[in-house]
Amino acid sequence: MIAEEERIATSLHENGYAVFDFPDADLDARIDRIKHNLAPHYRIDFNDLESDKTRGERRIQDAWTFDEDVRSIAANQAVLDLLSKLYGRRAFPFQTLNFPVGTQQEAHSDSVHFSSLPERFMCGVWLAMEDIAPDAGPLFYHPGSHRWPIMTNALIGRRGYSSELNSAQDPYGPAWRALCDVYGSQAETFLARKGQALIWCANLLHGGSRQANPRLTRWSQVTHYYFDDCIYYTPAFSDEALGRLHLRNLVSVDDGQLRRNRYLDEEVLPPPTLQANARHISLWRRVVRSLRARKARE
Ligand SMILES: O=C(O)CCC(=O)C(=O)O
Ligand SMILES: [Fe+2]
Repeated sequence: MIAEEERIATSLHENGYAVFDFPDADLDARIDRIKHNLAPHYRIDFNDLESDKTRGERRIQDAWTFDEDVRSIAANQAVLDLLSKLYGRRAFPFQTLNFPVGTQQEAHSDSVHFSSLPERFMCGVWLAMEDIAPDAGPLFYHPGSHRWPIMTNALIGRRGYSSELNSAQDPYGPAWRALCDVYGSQAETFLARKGQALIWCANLLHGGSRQANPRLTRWSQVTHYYFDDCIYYTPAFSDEALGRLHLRNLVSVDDGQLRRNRYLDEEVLPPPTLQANARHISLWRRVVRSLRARKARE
């Protein structure tokens, strides 16, 4: 193992995150094109230095489906090879998020959104697309929190399957805050240079700090990765003990191919009634979300 890989592996193991320089010779040109192509989607006036940049759309999910540079960053071969070596299973990117400003999100673990069976075969890679100022709402994280208990519906006594939530993170906020208190954990912020990236482990608590200066931008891309031969599901909407899993039907960003849910070499399909229910619920959830977004815009 080369020294740089060893450094990253050790940092992930001990701290739950690792910082590295994004390995792409064309990165600056890609970043320029991404800002140019995505800007109109946010309804933010980027040209006016004085305008409040935090009032617009603030994120685009899965821009990889129409932007080749977003796709290219998500499917970067060196990053895929690195993650695959670190985890011992092939990594594949399944979701991109592009932010022009800080997310100002409370501390959370992505494990309630994206988990796997076996657990922890998920990670995020956060890329700074400009130098990030302290008052631009930098990413923060709690070092070592990847080793804390994974918050689940079972632990907080909540029924997940068929439930409705504004944000899948909401029910777990008090438990995460309590864990931070009990461990006496202080958040660290990542004042990234343009082109630096940070890998976070499945259960690392992280979020976006308050953006003290709303006139600034904080361009970044997050790519979420899973690994081959797992069950991929959303714990916030699952009751594992009852066998009710909100399974994900994933398409990999790198080859556009379906990644089936697999466990011990067997494909896992939800029982037909659950499958029909899940489709119904997921459609309904999308309708509600779209109505809310429309209302917020109006
Ligand atoms: O960029 C941030 O502030 C956090 C993003 C995040 O939590 C995520 O994409 O999972
Ligand atoms: Fe997150």
